[in-house]
Amino acid sequence: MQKVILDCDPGHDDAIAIMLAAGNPAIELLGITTVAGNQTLEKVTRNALSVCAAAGIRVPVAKGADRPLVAPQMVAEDIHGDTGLDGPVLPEPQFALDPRHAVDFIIDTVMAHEPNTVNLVPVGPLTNIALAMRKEPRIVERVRSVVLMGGAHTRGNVTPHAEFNIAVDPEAADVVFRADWDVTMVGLDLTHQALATPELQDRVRAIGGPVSEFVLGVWGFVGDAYRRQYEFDSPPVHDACCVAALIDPAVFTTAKADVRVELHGEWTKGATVVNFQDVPGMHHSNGSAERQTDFRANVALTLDWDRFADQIVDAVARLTAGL
Ligand code: PIR
Ligand code: CA
Repeated sequence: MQKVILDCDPGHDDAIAIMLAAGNPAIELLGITTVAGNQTLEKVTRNALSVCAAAGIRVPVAKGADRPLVAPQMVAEDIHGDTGLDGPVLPEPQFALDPRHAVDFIIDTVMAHEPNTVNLVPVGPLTNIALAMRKEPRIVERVRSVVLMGGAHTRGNVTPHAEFNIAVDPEAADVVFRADWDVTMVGLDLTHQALATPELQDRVRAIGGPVSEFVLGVWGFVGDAYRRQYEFDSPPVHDACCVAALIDPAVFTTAKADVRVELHGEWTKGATVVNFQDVPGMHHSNGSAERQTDFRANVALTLDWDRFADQIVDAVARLTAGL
């Protein structure tokens, strides 16, 4: 059983990540924290509570940072709509927020559990995680792993090189990637393989009931948006990939890399610069005076789509049975 704090900005794929984390018996979901990203903090926080209501999930939900550390705020209305989760009927929240700020929730939870047991799963901008690290630096050695959705090594989705979660708060991402902890970068190169294909949608439809209907509403809206904006046939379920890997590490392959966040590039701000360990001749490169090349990050490469799809279907079925 893996203990997870899911830090998110729901968000269509965030909603599926919440359901997978709550619906799989290998995950103990300790709480959900929210951060401004796909939409404003107020909207994504309400959406987190609505997802819980739709799927019968009851875990602490704590509201976090309402803007990036340094960068001006940016939302993804073109993909996620005015509410941040347009498409499905969004039910009224069934319980109140945790009274703590997300940063305090993260710190309290990590410090209250045994060392090396709590996994952080940030699937939005990394603002809350960076703030938590600064407020309580001991979380860095105490967490088991950080499995984050963000970055890319071939192509971005907001600029040619930058992925949204990193581009929204590059300074926070820089703090997270520099820290000495076990980080897995689940970037676009991986998540663009995690498509909610017609086959997957049919399997979810076959389950029937309100959770299935909610998930199909999510994929219907974001599927149209992805067809329009990116000419994809099916929408990627980005954020759920991070949860999937904690359920079953065999769901994707990884390679060791030195990951840096571009903070100053005129055309590349918010890009992840990924130096793979197995690139010949690059091992001893050291362009930076601040740090030796350090292949501390795991970068996700190839998805086992069948395993991933099975996990999604299984979680929807379990949540449906639990209602
Ligand atoms: C997806 C996202 C933001 C913008 C676009 N165009 C697409 C969100 C997803 O929730 C995911 O976490 C990440 N950011 C993918 O870039
Ligand atoms: Ca997200």
